[in-house]
Amino acid sequence: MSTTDSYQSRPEDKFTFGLWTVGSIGRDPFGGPVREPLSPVDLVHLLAEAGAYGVNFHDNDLIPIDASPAERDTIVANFKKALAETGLIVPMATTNLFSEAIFKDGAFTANDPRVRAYALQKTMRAIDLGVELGAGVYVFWGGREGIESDATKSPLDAAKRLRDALNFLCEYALDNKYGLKFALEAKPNEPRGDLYLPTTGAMLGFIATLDHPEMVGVNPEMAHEQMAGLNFLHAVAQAWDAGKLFHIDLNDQNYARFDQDWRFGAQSIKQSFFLVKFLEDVGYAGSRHFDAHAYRTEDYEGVKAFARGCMRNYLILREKARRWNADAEIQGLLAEAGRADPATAALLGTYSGERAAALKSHAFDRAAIAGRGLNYERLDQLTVELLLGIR
Ligand code: GCO
Ligand code: MN
Ligand code: MN
Repeated sequence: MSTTDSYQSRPEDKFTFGLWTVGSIGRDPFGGPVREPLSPVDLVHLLAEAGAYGVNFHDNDLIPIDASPAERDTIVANFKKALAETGLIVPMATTNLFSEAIFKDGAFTANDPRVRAYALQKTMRAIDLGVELGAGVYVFWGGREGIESDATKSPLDAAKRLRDALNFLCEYALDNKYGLKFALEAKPNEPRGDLYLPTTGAMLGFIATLDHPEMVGVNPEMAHEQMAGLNFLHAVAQAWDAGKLFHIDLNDQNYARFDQDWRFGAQSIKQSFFLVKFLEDVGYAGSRHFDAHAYRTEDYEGVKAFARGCMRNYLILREKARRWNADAEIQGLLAEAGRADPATAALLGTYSGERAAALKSHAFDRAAIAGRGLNYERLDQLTVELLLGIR
C-alpha cells in the first residue's frame, strides 16, 4: 500500500478508532485471547502509524476499574503524552457498563437500585475523564440494558429508569459546563437476549421524551442495524434528517448474524457505498469512527492492516461516490425517473384550498403513468459496474 496514493487518510477525514477496537485481543464466546494485550500508549502509536486522526475509549479501556487515584493520574499523564507525541485527539468517550458482573441485569435499567446508582456514579466519573482528555461527544451504548425474559422487568419501568438516568446525566454535564453532546447507540440484542430501544429509530423516538433533547442524538452502528435485517443507510438518513447524527460507528458484517464487527467495506460493498455517498453528499462533519475488530487470525501487523483497510475502503468508496454523482448516464436516468410535467407540478406543493380542489378533480391516467418503465435495472447495473471498477 503506497503512502502517496489518493486513498491516504488525512486529518480532515476524521477517522477514529476505539482503544477497544485495535486493542481487541480476539476473545470470543468459544475461545480466549489470541493476541497479547497492548497498553493504551502503544495503541495510540499503532493508530498513529496506521494514519488515524483520533482515538476513543471506555473509562476502563484506559483506567483499570480498581486503579488507585495515583495510578489513574500516571495513566492519564502517559496517555496525554502519547497523544501529544502523535497528534491524535480524543473526540469521543464512553462508559463500560457491561463487562463487570454487577451489570449482569443492566446498568441504568437494572432492577436493583444500588446497581442503578453505581452506574450513575461510574458514568459521571467516566464523563469527567472523557472531558479531561478533550471529548466533545459522549456515547451511551446500553450493552446490558435488556432482558432474557420479560418476566424479569417491565419495559415501561426500563424506559422510565433510562430516561431518569439520562436526564440526571444531562444535568450533570450542564452543571459542570462540559459542553458535551450525548449520542445513544442502539443494538437489537447481544449480549442480552433483547436490548431495549433496539434500533436507531427507536432511540430517536425516545430522545424526544428527555428533558434536554437538544443535547442528545444518536450513534448508529452499521452492524447493529444489519443484525436486525434493516437498511443502515435509512437509519442514518432518518437521524440526519432529525439533526441527530452526532456520531457514527462504521463496520461491516453479514446480515442477520451475531455482531461480527468486521473491517468497514469487508462485506457489504453496495450498502457501504451508498452510506459513504450519503455522508459525503450531506456534508456530515463528525467523526467517522470504526467500531470493528481485526479477524481473530491476525497478529498486530494484521491489526494495522485492518485499521488501514477500514480507512482506505471509506476513501475508495468516497471516490466512487464522486464518480457516481458525475456520471452523466446515471444522473440522466435518475432525472428521467423523476421528470416533472408542468400540469402535475402545479398540483403538488404546500396546501391551499384551491390546490386541494384542483387535485381532487384532476383526472389521472393511471394506466399511462404505470406503463412507463423506470430503467432501475439499468441504473443499478451501472452502479454495480462502477463499483466493480469497469466504469
Ligand atoms: C458493541 C458496541 C460497542 C459500543 C461501545 C461504545 O456492539 O460492542 O458497538 O462497541 O460501540 O461500547 O459505546
Ligand atoms: Mn457493535
Ligand atoms: Mn458500536
